[in-house]
Amino acid sequence: LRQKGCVIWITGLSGSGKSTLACALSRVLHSRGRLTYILDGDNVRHGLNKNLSFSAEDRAENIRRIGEVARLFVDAGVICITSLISPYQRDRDACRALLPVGEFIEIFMDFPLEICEQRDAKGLYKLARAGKIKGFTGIDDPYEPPECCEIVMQPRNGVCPTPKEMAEQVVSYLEEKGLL
Ligand code: GGZ
Repeated sequence: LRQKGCVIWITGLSGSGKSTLACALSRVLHSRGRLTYILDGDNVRHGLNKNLSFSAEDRAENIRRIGEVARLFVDAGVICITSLISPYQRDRDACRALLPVGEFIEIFMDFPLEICEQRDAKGLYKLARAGKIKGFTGIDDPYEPPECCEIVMQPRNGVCPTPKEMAEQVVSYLEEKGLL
């Protein structure tokens, strides 16, 4: 029995919880017997994409390569979860276009910059504010929110959903669409 793979493309600012959701989701899917693989921008940039900077051209190439790799995983029946800022609509659309309709599920981590900046786990926002990192997304580099995507994660009454709640929301979506 061949299970159908898909790409779950998580986009949003640094500190918006992309990697955390990717891990939580991966765990839930494993518990349901599915194979998953996480392609995380920060990790892939240490290997496959270590020659790429954060210029618009290099971000586009980073995203293009990860989109192509994700497609290979889908061919193998794996649920491939990507965790990249992927700030440009055009680059995300190009990755979507690599897959049959319905097999690219885009999730927008729609949390305000203030929340992401408060978290600042690696202190990168602080460096960006101080001008020590140039071209940091959300500070002095653009982020284009998705015009249209499958799932949006947002605060409710000012409270952010937990990773577990977000993972459950994605699982419900996948069930609804017959992908699980
Ligand atoms: C944005 C940067 C930058 C700049 C370093 N802009 O939160 P993090 O730290 O761990 O993850 C971010 C990661 C972004 O890489 P992506 O491959 O996801 O970006 S893109 O999709 O735009 O290609 C952040 C860190 O790298 N980082 N410099 N200038 N994020």
